[in-house]
Amino acid sequence: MTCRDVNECLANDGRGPCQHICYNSPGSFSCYCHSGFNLAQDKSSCLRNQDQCNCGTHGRCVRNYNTRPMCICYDGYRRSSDGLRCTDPEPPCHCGRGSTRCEEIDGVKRCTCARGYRASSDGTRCDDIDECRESENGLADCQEACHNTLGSYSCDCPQRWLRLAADLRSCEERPCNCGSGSSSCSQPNGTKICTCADGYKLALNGASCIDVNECQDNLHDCQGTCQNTVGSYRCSCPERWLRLATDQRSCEELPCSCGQGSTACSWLNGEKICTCADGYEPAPHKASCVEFPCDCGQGSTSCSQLSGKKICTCAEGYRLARNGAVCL
Ligand SMILES: [Ca+2]
Ligand SMILES: [Ca+2]
Repeated sequence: MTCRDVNECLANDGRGPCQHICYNSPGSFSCYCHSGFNLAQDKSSCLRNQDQCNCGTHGRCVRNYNTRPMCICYDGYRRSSDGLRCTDPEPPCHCGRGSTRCEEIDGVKRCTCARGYRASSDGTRCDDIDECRESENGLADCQEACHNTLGSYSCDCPQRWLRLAADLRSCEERPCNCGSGSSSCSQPNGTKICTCADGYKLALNGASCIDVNECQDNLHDCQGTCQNTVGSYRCSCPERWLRLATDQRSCEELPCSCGQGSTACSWLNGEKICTCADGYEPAPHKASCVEFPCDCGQGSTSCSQLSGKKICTCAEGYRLARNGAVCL
């Protein structure tokens, strides 16, 4: 007995059970589709490729023989679950300011918030916590004043004599300072009280000390001239024969000295007056005494003076005069 092949393709105008093309083979047959079509899963019908792929401008359609068309999407675009379209990427999950994390679980956004923020009631953003307003006394842990900030809060000390302490929460007194010339500074109830040192007086604003001008205000006890200094004053004696006494206030005469041959020295209207011993006479400028020139006259051989007394030695033929001061 011989078996004869049945040509399944004969029917249906040569297409047999195939929608487009039928090839008979011994004991079997195969269906094929025209160009632009793919064989469907039933192995006989054909599907139009271009009707299946719809990648648009975001990708390209890849058709392989006997497989379903598929979009290859360009970077940044997603392939739809059926593989036939390219869609915009999902916007990245974003919770905005104050968030540390954004998640989408089953399409529901959930935000994790940073310290100082809490999630909004719908969980889709983070809201600043107003620490001041939410505290019982409106101050959070500030001592004097609380200011809300995004993600935190800050303290300050409105009174001008106070400042924020290092803990940034409490207030402390500003250092009390009345400046130079002060001897003490205190600020009870925030009002600065300065005490001034000798030679200083309180400035008009009461918050610092300024120099007293003792010369101008006639508060000095200088005998001579007064010169103001910061914190004090200085006396001086303008006349050249006077000098400042050790009390630094009064003036005294300079020590009077006429030198050798003088017996007295005094000042008269700033001029030195010398009294000279015997054998001496005041020098032309009167500030010292000079020896008289020793002269025993023409007939003398020598002249000397001892304790102001002239001693003459006379030449032959001359004799000493009765006053002993000349040879005759
Ligand atoms: Ca805040
Ligand atoms: Ca002064």
